Amino acid sequence: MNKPAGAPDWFDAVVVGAGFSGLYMLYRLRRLGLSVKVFDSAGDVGGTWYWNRYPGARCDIPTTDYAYSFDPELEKEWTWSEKYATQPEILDYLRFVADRYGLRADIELSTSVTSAHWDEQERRWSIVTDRGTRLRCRYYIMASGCLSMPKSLDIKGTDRFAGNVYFTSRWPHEGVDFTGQRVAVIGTGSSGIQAIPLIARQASQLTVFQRTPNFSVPAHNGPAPADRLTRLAQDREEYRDAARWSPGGVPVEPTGILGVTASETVARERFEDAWRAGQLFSILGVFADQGVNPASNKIVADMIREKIRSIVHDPWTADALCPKDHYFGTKRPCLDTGYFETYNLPHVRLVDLHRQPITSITEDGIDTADESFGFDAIVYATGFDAMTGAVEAVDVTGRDGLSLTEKWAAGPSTYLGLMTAGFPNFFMITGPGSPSVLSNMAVSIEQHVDWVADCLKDMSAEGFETIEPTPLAESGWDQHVRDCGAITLHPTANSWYMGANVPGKPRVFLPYIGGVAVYRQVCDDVVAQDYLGFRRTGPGGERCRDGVIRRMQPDVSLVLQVMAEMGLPPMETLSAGEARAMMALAAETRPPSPEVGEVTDGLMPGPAGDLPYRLYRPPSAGPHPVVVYFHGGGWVLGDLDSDDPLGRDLCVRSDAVIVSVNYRHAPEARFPAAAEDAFAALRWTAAHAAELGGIPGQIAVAGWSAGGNIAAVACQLARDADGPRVSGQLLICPVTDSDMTRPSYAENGDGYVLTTPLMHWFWNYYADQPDRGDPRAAPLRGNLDGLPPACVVTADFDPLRDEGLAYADALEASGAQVRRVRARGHTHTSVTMVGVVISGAPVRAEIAEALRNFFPSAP
Ligand code: NA7
Repeated sequence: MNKPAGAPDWFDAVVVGAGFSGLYMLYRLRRLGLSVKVFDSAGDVGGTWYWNRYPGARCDIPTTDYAYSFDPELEKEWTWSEKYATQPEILDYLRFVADRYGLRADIELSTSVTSAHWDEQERRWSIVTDRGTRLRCRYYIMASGCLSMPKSLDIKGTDRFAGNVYFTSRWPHEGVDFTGQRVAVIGTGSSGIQAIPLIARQASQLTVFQRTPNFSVPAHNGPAPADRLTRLAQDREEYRDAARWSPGGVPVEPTGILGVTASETVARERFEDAWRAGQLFSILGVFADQGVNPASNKIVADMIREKIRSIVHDPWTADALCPKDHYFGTKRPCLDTGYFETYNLPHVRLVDLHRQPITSITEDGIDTADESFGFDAIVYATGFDAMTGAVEAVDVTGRDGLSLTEKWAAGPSTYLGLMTAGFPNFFMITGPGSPSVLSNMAVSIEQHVDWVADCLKDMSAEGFETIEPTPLAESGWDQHVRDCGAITLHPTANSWYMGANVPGKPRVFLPYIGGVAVYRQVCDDVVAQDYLGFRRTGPGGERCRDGVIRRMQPDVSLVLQVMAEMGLPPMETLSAGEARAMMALAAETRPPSPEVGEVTDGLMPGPAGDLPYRLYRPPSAGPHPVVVYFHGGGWVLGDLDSDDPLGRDLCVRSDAVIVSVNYRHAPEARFPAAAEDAFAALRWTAAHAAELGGIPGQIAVAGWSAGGNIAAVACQLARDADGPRVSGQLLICPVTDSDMTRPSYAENGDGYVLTTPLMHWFWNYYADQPDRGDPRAAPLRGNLDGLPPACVVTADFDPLRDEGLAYADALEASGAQVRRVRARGHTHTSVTMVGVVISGAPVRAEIAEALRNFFPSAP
C-alpha cells in the first residue's frame, strides 16, 4: 500500500472535507502510515464552522461533549468558555487541532473534488478537482458533512432583489452591520432562530417570514455545566465512554417514565426540569415514549406551546409561532437565546407564510399575496440538502460506470451508513443510515473514523486491497434503518430528516434512529463476525461472509432485552400454577388496550361445563360478522384477560364481533379437552350468531399459538360434522404438529420467549405421546380437503415458524385458499403485544384485512 515510486499523483487515500471528520480521518490515516490528501472547498479548515458565521451561530450540544475525545492531552489543552460555544470559538478549536497535529501539510484548501471514478482494472479511484488536479488513490473517503450543501433557492424572483442578500450558510467573513436597515429573514430553523434575536438588535425593522413554526427551548447559555465538568475532571475516560455507549452520544440517564401513564404532576415536573436544563436530549427525553406515541408527544408539545404563549405578548403572533403541523422532535428542535422574546419588540414582525405566501422576491423587497414589503437586506436561512447533498454533489462513479446519483435515485442505500455496494473502497463519514444528525456529531464522527481506520488496518494486515458491502447486507441494513424509523413519529413530518425540504428529493428517513450505543455495537459485531456483509479482495483471493446484521424489529429486540434484564426463571422450570401467576402479573403492567364499542362477558355451554367467553363489539352499527377466537398459552396458560388487547385490536381493525372463548386447560383437562371445547364453542356461537349481534352464516375462527392449533382443529371437526360452515380460519403462529425436528426449532429454539424446552413442557402437560399424532392434536396430520380459506401468520424468530408454513403449504396443496402473512423480524409473542410492540401494528392490519376478506359481503 506504499506510494508507487515515481507516482506523485498517487495517494493511499483521498479525503473530502477538512471539518471535524476530515481532520480526525487524516490524523488516523497518517498514524497508519498511509499517504493522504485532503481537499476542502473552504479557505480554511473547520467545515461547517468555517461557513456558518451568521450572528448567534453556536452548537446545540454542550461543548463539553461536542469535542474530540481521542487524545487526553488535547482535552487538557483546550477549555471551552461557554456551555454552547460560539462559531468563532469552535472554529478556533478546529484550527488549533489542525495545527497541533501538523495536519495542514496534507490539506489542500479552496479546492473541490468534482469527480471520483472507480477503475476496476487497477482497483483504485481517479480523482479530479475543480483546479484541474488529477490523482489516483486506493481509498476515497467523503468526510463532507451532513449539513454542508445549502439548499438551492426555491422562491420566485430571488435574482431580482437589488439590496444585499445573505445566506446564513455562507456568511461574509467580515460580518454584517444591519444598523438602521430594514431586514427580512426567511426561514425559522436552527439558523434563523439563532440569528433573528441578534439581527433584531441592529435592524431598524425586522420581518421574519415563517413557513413552519419550530419548537425551540431556551439554551440557558452560560459557563460550561458544572456537573459535567466535575464528572469529566473525576474520570474523563469514564465520561467519554458513557457518551460512546449512550443513545445520543451525550451521557444522560434515560427515563422509563411513559407520558401516557405519568401523572400530571410528574409530567409537569419532568417538563419544567427539561426546560430549565436547556439541552436537546433533556427536552427530547421527558418521556420514554414521546418519540413514538402521539398522546405522549402531545403532552410535551402542549407544554412548549404554553410556554410560547406565555412569552409572546401578541396573541396572534404567539399562535402563529406555535408549531401545530408536526410532532415535537420530528423536525430538529432548536435551542435559542431570546428567540420568542424578540417578537415582543416593536420593530419585529412575523409573517406567516401559510396565511400570506410569498408570491415573489422583487427589486426592492418581497411581495406576498396581499402585501408588498420593502427591504434593504434579505437573509436566507433556508437550510441544507441534508445528508446526501454534499456526497451527491461529486460525480462519484463506481464499478461498471454506475453513478451514485443513479443508484440513489429513490433514496440513499448504504451498509451501516459507511459504504454502498458497487463502490469499492468508498467510505462515508456519518453517511445516511448512520446515527449522525440524530446524535452528538463529535461522538459519531470519531466512531466512524475509527471504524474506517481500523478496517483499513485490518485489510492491510490480511493482505486485502478492496472492500465493499454485499447487496444482501446492504438491503438488510436499509430495511433495519427503515424499520427503526417506522416505529417513530418521524415519517409523519416534512423535515429535512425525511428529505422533505428539498423539492423532488425522495422521501426517505435518512438517519439511523436506533441510537449511538446500539449502532456502535452493530459496527463492532460486523467486525467480530469477520466483516459480516463485506466482500474483501486482494492478491491472495477474496473473503466474504455474507449476511444481514440486524433482522429483528427494533422494538422486539428492546422487549427481549428488558425481559432478559428482569431475570425471570424459565417458564418450564415452574409449575403450571406458578407460570399462570407470572403471566397474570405481566398482564398488570400492560399499557391501555384499544377502545372497542362494547365488551361483555358471558358463559356458553361446553362439553364438560360452561365455557366463559368475552365478546368485543365494534363501535360501528351491527350486525357484524363473528370471529370465535382462542387464546394462546400452550393449552396450559392464558385466559380471557391474557389476550384481551389482541381481542380488542382484532375487533376494531376488522370490524367484526370477536368472541374470545376460554377453553379447558391442561394439566387439569388434557387432550382432547381443549379441541373439543373449541369445536363446541364454534357450534354454539354459530347457532347464536344473531343474538350476539352477528350475521348468521358469517363466522370465522381464529387463534394464536395453541389457540391457533384448536382453531385449525375446529375447522376440521366442523367439516367432518357437516357444519357449521366456517368462512375462514385465522391461524396466528399456530401449533400444527408435534414434530419438533423442523429447522425453526433449532434456529429459534432459545432466546425468543417461546423456547424449544417450553414447547416440550407444553406438550407434556397437554397430550400423551401416542395422542400427539392424532389430527386433533396435530392438525397437519389430518385430512385437509374441503377446509375454509386460511390466513396463516408466521414469525421469523419463532420455533413454530416452519410448522406454520408447512400447514399453509399443506392447505394449499389440498385446494384451500391461503393468505400467508410473514411477521418479519418478530417472535412468537411479539405480534400480539398490542400497545407495546409498535412494529406489530402493520402485521395486525394485514391480519385484520384477511379477516375482513373472509366475509366478502361485509364492508
Ligand atoms: P433548517 O432547519 O432546514 O431550516 C430552514 C428553514 O427555512 C425552515 O424554517 C424552512 O421552512 C425554511 N424554508 C426553506 N425553504 C423555504 C422557502 N422556499 N420558503 C420559506 N421558507 C423556507 O435549516 P437550518 O440552517 O436552520 O438548520 C439546519 C441544521 O443545522 C439544524 O437543524 C442544526 O442541526 C444545525 P420549512 O420548515 O421547510 O417549512
